[in-house]
Amino acid sequence: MKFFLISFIFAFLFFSIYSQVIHVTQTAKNTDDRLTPKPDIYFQDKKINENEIIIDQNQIYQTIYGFGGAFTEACAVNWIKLNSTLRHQILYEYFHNLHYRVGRVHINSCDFCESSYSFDNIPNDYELKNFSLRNGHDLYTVIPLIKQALEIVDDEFRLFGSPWSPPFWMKQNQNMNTSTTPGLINSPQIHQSWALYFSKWISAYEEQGIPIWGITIQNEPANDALWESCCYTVDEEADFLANYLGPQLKKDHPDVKIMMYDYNKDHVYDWAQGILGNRPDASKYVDGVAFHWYSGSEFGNVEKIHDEFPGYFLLATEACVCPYTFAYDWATGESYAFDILGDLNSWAVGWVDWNLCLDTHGGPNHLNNFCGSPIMIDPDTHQIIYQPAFYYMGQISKFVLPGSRRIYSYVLNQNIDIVSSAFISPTGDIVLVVLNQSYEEQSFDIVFNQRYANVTLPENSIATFVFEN
Ligand SMILES: *[C@@H]1O[C@H](CO)[C@@H](O)[C@H](O)[C@H]1NC(C)=O
Ligand SMILES: *[C@@H]1O[C@H](CO)[C@@H](O)[C@H](O)[C@H]1NC(C)=O
Ligand SMILES: *[C@@H]1O[C@H](CO)[C@@H](O)[C@H](O)[C@H]1NC(C)=O
Ligand SMILES: *[C@@H]1O[C@H](CO)[C@@H](O)[C@H](O)[C@H]1NC(C)=O
Ligand SMILES: CC(=O)N[C@H]1CO[C@H](CO)[C@@H](O)[C@@H]1O
Repeated sequence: MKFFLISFIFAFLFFSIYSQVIHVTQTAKNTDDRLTPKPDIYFQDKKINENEIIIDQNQIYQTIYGFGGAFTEACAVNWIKLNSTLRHQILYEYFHNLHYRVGRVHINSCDFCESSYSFDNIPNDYELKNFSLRNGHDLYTVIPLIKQALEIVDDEFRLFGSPWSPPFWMKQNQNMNTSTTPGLINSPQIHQSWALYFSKWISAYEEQGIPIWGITIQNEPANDALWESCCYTVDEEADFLANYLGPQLKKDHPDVKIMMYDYNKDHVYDWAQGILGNRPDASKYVDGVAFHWYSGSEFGNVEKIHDEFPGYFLLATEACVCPYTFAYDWATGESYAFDILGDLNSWAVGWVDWNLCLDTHGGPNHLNNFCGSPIMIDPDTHQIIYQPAFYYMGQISKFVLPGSRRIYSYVLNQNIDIVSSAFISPTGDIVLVVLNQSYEEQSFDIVFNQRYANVTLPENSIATFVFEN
């Protein structure tokens, strides 16, 4: 009896002390902090600062799928030139340390390729008899890159494909570059053939040992770009999905998720309304809505989709800064975190960056559309440069693991305008991410179960706090 009482008291003391600990990881501009563990801080019973971030773990929102980037040919050709140590280092950083668990790959070429290609270049081969990965580049570029990345991942990985353009012979302009409206030749045979192409592409990747989790119907369907593109109106995308792509994938690959739209947030709600609200024949095939960041943050448009159509997941599928001009660009890192936290607070389930790596010119890109990426590689010296965006991604992706659920967090005060988002991890820990882009340090209390932790964030910093529930 005595023994039980003593161990009970010890357990209680241990628990109450241990439960006060908050582990802190920080990245801050004018310091050496780059995903750096900082001294633990503690909850106490008395309020310290006027400003507060209030957390309520009993108000639970969406489940997180994860974070990641795109396996582009541009990344692959830079990566393949490195020696095996450096090749492993890049993938280990992303897929082990940063815990990337979502990836994107282009179906056929995109602008971040050395040249244009498709897997069936034979005009009017409607049954795709000549479809083969051997007709494109992937076997020598993105496929080895993806395979080696997947060797590091020991749990679920969500890889999705997005076409920029069908083969030239399916398009009105007979060219993968640029697009008329509509981009596809307006014939049932062509639409059927393009739907079959998705199915064959998924099968071909799976034969390579690369499972495909999802697809988007078309990258940037309203962007008549100089490079590979193919325009659709909302109803054209709905028609293609309802009559061709949806039935084809339901038959051949029923588990592959279908995401609509895949373009900027300025019109994401209009498209969601147009298909999920107006086209039941198409919406029955939709699993999620994909969107890009280039038109601005526009978080309200994302949240409105959740409010009206809560049955569909919301996924941020592309972001980067172009043209690439800055050698070491802190502001891009801050923009990444601002957009990620805003999207997550608006019900997104994840956030996927564009190129995982590029050379220090921001390429290669066959139309000289050079952009930045979190890892850049000097083609001459093979030096690997980690941009601030790498650390800002990590402050979120390393801690907000797949299966985490967002919980209530609220910044209470008029004086500061920090951005935060909170989660409960699959192991039950609370994870709080706080971003401040200001040039002055910011102080606040983290408030949890009526207890308070005193925090001061340096200027231009992001911090992640982890503590037991
Ligand atoms: C790989 O390349 C880097 C940079 O050129 C070099 O420092 C390193 O020694 C090389 N490692 C091996 C095992 O060759
Ligand atoms: C058809 O595909 C095969 C296998 O990839 C390829 O060798 C051949 O060149 C293709 N035929 C044409 C006319 O492109
Ligand atoms: C697309 O445009 C680029 C740049 O003008 C050119 O190099 C490429 O061959 C074009 N692709 C096709 C399929 O015409
Ligand atoms: C709160 O944190 C700041 C900065 O670390 C420190 O200067 C201050 O003494 C702390 N206040 C209390 C009451 O712990
Ligand atoms: C006081 C201040 O400048 N706060 C900034 C902190 O960072 C957020 C975004 O991370 C900005 O919106 C605030 O203006």
